[in-house]
Amino acid sequence: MRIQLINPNTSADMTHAMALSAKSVALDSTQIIACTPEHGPKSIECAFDEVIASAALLDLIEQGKQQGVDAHIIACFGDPALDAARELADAPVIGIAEAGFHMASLIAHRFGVVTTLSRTLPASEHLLQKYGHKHHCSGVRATDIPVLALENIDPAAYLLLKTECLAAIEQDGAEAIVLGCAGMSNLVKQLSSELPVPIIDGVVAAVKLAESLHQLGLQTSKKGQYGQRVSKAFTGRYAHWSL
Ligand code: 2AL
Repeated sequence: MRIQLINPNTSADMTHAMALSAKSVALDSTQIIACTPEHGPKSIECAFDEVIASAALLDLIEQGKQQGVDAHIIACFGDPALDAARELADAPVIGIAEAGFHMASLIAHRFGVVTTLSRTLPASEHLLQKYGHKHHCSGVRATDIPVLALENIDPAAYLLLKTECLAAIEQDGAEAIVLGCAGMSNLVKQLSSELPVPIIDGVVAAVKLAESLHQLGLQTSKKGQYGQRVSKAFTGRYAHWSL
């Protein structure tokens, strides 16, 4: 099986780190094809970043489709352009927030989410509502650690992250924690060993969900919402999308 792991921001170091996480859980027979867009924001931390990143992300989905990959993963916690990617792809497309929420809801009555900047809290809350997981969530907490500061996290920032996880457990009643950024993927082992509840990284959750769907022969439904996009001309820099 071939999984296209897309980091929608342009930080190649972050792509490398998440690819290592993905490979650490993937079956021997699964190939992880990690990719980084050429154009776009270095990190995705607000609605503007998401919209700009989405165009290059969709180009990568199309590239993966042409290569015949068996699944696509959108490895950014806002799950940017997830519905659009499903319109484009035949193979399953999995967002890491969605994957994390689903996995957490299977092993805990209530899970907490610990993410990066406070300004992303409403975005996470909207996703929980959209995916129908709001009633499984004990609360979303921010650390105010910028995404790129996670790459080589300093001890003070790590302590902040761990403190918010503990507050989610002790004050909010979280019985599991979903990490709210792909850049936290390389911290899951240490956090798991230091905290008393399961810690879920959406990147590895998405890899295992993609493998399951593939093994079951399940693809994106092409009837209804995720059917082929409406055919029309596109102009200018988007002319290649004409259908
Ligand atoms: C993210 C993420 O996973 N990648 C990125 O650039 N921004 N998430 C976040 N909560 O800030």
